[in-house]
Order: sequence, then C-alpha cells, then structure tokens
Amino acid sequence: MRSVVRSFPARLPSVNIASFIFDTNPPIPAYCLSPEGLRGNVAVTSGTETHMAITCRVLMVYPKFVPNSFWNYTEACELVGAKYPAAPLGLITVAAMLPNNWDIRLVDRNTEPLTDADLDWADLVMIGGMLNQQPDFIYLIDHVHRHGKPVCVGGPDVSSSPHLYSGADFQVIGEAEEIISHFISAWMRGERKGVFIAEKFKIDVTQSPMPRYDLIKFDHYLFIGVQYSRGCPFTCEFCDIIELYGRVPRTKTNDQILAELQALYDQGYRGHVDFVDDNFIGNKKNLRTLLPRLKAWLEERDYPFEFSTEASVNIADDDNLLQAMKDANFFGIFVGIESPDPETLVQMKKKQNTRRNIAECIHKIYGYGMFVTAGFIVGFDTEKVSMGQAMIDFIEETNIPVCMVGLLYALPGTQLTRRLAMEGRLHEGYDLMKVEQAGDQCTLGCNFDTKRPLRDILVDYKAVLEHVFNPLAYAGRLSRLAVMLDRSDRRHDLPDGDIRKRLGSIEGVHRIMRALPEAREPFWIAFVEVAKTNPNALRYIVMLMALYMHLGPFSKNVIGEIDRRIAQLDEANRGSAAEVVMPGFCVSTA
Ligand code: B12
Ligand code: SF4
Repeated sequence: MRSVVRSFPARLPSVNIASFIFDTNPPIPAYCLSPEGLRGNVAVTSGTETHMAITCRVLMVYPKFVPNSFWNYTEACELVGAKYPAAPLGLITVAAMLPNNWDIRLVDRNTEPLTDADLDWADLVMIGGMLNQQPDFIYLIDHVHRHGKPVCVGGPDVSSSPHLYSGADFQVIGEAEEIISHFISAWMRGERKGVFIAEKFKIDVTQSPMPRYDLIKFDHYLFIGVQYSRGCPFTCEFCDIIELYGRVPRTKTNDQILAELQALYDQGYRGHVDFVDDNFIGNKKNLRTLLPRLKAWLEERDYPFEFSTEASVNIADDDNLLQAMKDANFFGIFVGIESPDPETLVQMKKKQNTRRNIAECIHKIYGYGMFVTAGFIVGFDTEKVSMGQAMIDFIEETNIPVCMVGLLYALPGTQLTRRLAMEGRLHEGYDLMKVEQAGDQCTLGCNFDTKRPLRDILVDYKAVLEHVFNPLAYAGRLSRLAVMLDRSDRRHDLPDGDIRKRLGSIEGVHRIMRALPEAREPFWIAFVEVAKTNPNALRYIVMLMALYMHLGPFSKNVIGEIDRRIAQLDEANRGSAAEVVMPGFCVSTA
C-alpha cells in the first residue's frame, strides 16, 4: 500500500488516520495516539508501494558529560578503540516513539562532533541527559537556538530540575512513553512551545518500544545498555531513583527483553551488555522467569553477550538467583554499600545493608564468578570521627578494586534534599552545575551545611581516596579478588567482534603497564600471580587494571581539589576570607 502524508492547513474531519501516519516500530501503543492530535496532516494512499513522506527531521543530541568524573573512563575505552563507555539509551528509546515518517539522526557529543550541517538539516532538535551533562546541555539549547531551530528536552535532569531548562521550547518531564504523543500532536498542530508532564510511575514498561539500536555506532562504546526494569523497592534517603522511577519495580516481559537482545544481535553487536536497571533484583519473582530464558537464548547463539548490572546487596541472600545469573553469563554487579557504619546506614534508610556481614555477601558473589564494583559515600550526619579508617578497613576486607567513593551530594528531588531544605542546610544553587565546575560528587559533594565540621569530612575523605587508589592497595585487592573469583565452569573465550578481545592481547596489557609507571610493579606482580593461580579470572583482572588508567589520575585530581577546599576552609578560619566559594556551588558561606 502506498501512503503519502501531506500537510493541510485547514481543519480536517476527524477520521482515524493514525495507523497511516504513525507507523512506528513497534507501533506506538494505542493510548499514545489520539486522532484529535493529528489535525493538519492527512495520509493519502495510492498504488501498491509503501512510501512515507518525511514530515519532520529530528536531530537527537546527547550532551557531553563533564570531563572530571569517576565514570568518564575514556582512557580504558581508547585501549580497545572505543570512545565512550555507554550509549544514550534514553534518547534511542524516545526515538522509537516518534512517527516512522520522521527522519531521525543521533549525535552523541561524547563520541563525535555536532556540526552546523547537522543543525541545518534538522527541523527539530531533541536533547536529553543527566545531571553530569547539565553544562553542555544548557549550552546546547542556546547553540541550537542561535541556528534558529526549536529544541525539545527531556531525560532525568530535566525531570529533576525543569526550571534549569526553561530556555527550551518544549519540555517533556518524566518517563516519555505516554506523554510523547501529546508533544507529537502539539508539534503537528503547529504549536512551538509546550511543557508535557508525565504522571509519575504510571508507565507500563511492557509497552515501551524497542530502542532504536540502529541509531548507535556500536564501535564507539564499551558497552550497550538494555533496560529490564525501572524503580527500586527500597527507601534510601539520598536516592533519586525512587523519586524518578518509583518504588514498585516495573519489568518488561521476557519476550520483550529477548527481542531487544535479538535486535542487538541481528545488528551485529557482540560483547558487553549492561542491564541498566536501578535494581536488577527489584522484582525477583519476574526475574526468576527471565534468567533461564536468557541462558537458553545465549546457548542457542553461542554466547554473544556478557552481562553486568546493578543490584542491592541482598542479592547475596539468594543462592538460586546468583546461580541463575551465573548461568546467564553475568560477570559484574554494581552494589551500593555506602557506609561501614550501621548507625549511618539506618539514618540514610538503607536498612537492607544493616544486620548483615557485607564483606561475606560480596565474597559470596565472587564465588558465583561475578566481580563487584561498589559505591561508598562520605559526609552523612551520623558519621563518627573514626569513619575514614573504618571505611578503608571495610573496603580492604571486601576486596573490591573499583570503589566509587564520593562525598554525599544532595540530588534534586530526594528525601534528603527535602529534609536539608527544611532544616535550612541546603546550599543555594545546589542543583546547578556550572561549566567551570566540571566535576561530580567526588569534587562537588556536600552541597549542604554538614553536621560534622566539613574540614573533618574532607580530611577523612581524602584519607580514604589516598589509600583506596594507592596502586599497591588496588593491586592487592585485585590479587585477593582473583583468588575468590570462581570462573572455573564458565565460558572463557569472547565472541568474535567483542572489542574487549583487544584488551586480552599481551600488547593490551603492556599498554596498560606503560601508561601507569607508578602502578607497573604491583600490577605486574598481580598479573603474573593471577596468570599462575587463576588464569580464568585474568581477563577481568586486566579489565579492572585498565579502569585504573582512569581511576589513578582521577583520584589524584580529586585529592588535589579536596586539598584546595581544605586550604580554603583554613584560610576562612584564619579570618582572611569571610565568604568561601566552594567548587560545586554558587556560593556557600564557611
Ligand atoms: C546506566 C546509568 C549510568 C551509566 C551510563 C549512562 C550513559 N548513558 O552514559 C553510568 C554508570 C556511566 C552512569 C553514571 C552516572 N550516573 Co547514571 N544512570 C544510569 C541509569 C541507571 C540508567 C540510564 C538509562 O539508560 N535509562 C534508561 C532510559 C530508557 O531511561 P531514561 O534515560 O530516564 O529515559 C526516559 C525518560 O527520562 C525520557 N527521556 C530521556 N531522554 C529524553 C530526551 C527527550 C528529548 C525526551 C523528550 C525524553 C527523554 O524518556 C525515556 C523513556 O521514558 C539511570 C537511572 C535510570 N533508571 O534511568 C542513572 C542516572 C541517569 N544516573 C544518574 C547519575 C547521578 C549518574 C552519576 C553522576 C552517578 C555517580 N554517582 O557518579 C554518573 C555520571 C556519569 C558521568 N560520566 O559523569 C542519575 C541522574 C540524576 C539527574 N538528576 O540527572 C540517574 C537518574 C540515577 C542515579 N542516581 O544513578 N549512569
Ligand atoms: S537500593 Fe539503590 S536504587 Fe534502591 S533506593 Fe537504595 S540507592 Fe536507590
């Protein structure tokens, strides 16, 4: 059937022409389409061929992340020829919700330039991103406007801090699946301004379309994201996930996930796939049905993918689930540990981490052949003087090499932020990340008045960083992890096309060592030891060494910034400065 879409200025009778115009893949759910929204356009059919006239050219842009952040491990990416760790899953999910007769291009500013020609081509620019993209995001809105093109924005930071994005022509706040149809309708009616707000946590993710993986240049990234669920059942006070995605985890269907993986497979992708769930085990009942199917799917295709994800530490309570994840080729899990202090865990409402031996839980996960990376936070109200050393001991006991140790950062919209605001402790501009600040919670954290003296917190924090990222300590944890990481009955070779294969070559290892003169000796010792005692774990140990190419210099940079903040505080205390400008905030008083 040949269908041609034409624009008519006049009001047309309200016929149901949605199926002609919005031929999406898969189709936009019926609830997204209202004939009311389609006035001004009509589908004309003739002949036998299918032809869609392009009615809108959309340029999707993913802003640059700030350079000085923990997760910006571009050095490790370069080692295997990639440019950035992760692809913009939010944008390609939204792309899949747009009508098929809209032409879509994607520019990820972390991997490629945005040119004038790109902007000239576009009728509309859609930008999405998170907090650590804010400076470039806001710059881009102006930049696109200077080219005379309208901008539609969305994504987590827009949803958390819409006031910072008021310069955009359209704002889509919250999960886009339902409200995007309102934006599309408004655009097609000729409206050029609007704010569309999703009802919170109501999106049925089983209706979320297959992300447009075809828009991604796979070789630019270390891994590709797939999302199984949104939301987390826990209540951690500092967490924005439960505010953005809710406390009732919503999962996709098993068929939906396998179809997404199949699409990646069919498009030739091989290698690391990250389940970007807020808490992969949030809905254990459903997950238990997915994992065996995932295993069968992998087996049938000779293991094209290896998986990682994020989960709460209570995953260690469930041997069956760990076994099922092992069988489904999971190799790494990010766990939020946050603090060694039980009282602090209770105060932050992370009760699931209390009343358990965390180190034992982590060691158990290693026994299933999955290494753990973890988050730790310094700066809570209930912390004691001895906190720094306690955290160091705790990290050493767990043998976790990659520890994201940050300062507590009040994220917009969280319970913590609301409490701090009520207590009058939240800094002005706490959610504003200025261009020149360009960091993450490691340098910008404690964007509020702390209970413990800030200087003590910073000194503790610095001590933790100095120890944890000391090459000897890092290599020691690598060696001890290797002893515990049971990869004995796992598949050992990577599929053809997996860029991580480049890391396994001896040249790859030499490049890591050459880049890290200070770490060379302890890393070689660890490498040789693991090669002898647990060669099956070697690939992961090398991977974690590669991450140190970023984490080593990054931690030094953070330590330098913390020193600077401490010096500023000392200066203020000596009375020579009445007002101290802290990195990360507009203005804060000492
Ligand atoms: C995977 C992930 C990462 C990955 C990779 C992300 C990437 N692409 O590079 C890594 C681990 C690198 C990462 C790091 C960080 N992350 Co992160 N991350 C996530 C996570 C878990 C999933 C992201 C995802 O793919 N979601 C799936 C898509 C489908 O969801 P979505 O992006 O929300 O998109 C939907 C809507 O937002 C909307 N939408 C999205 N974009 C657009 C655009 C337009 C135009 C429109 C109309 C709509 C729209 O439509 C989509 C469908 O509903 C989210 C939490 C979450 N559930 O999303 C946190 C999250 C985005 N991260 C967050 C943060 C804070 C960080 C860090 C600062 C964490 C840290 N503590 O260091 C760093 C910063 C990274 C850096 N380089 O500086 C916050 C952001 C808060 C905010 N206000 O912006 C989130 C929300 C939660 C959290 N606390 O971790 N992250
Ligand atoms: S367990 Fe993680 S995702 Fe869940 S509420 Fe706590 S910090 Fe947020």
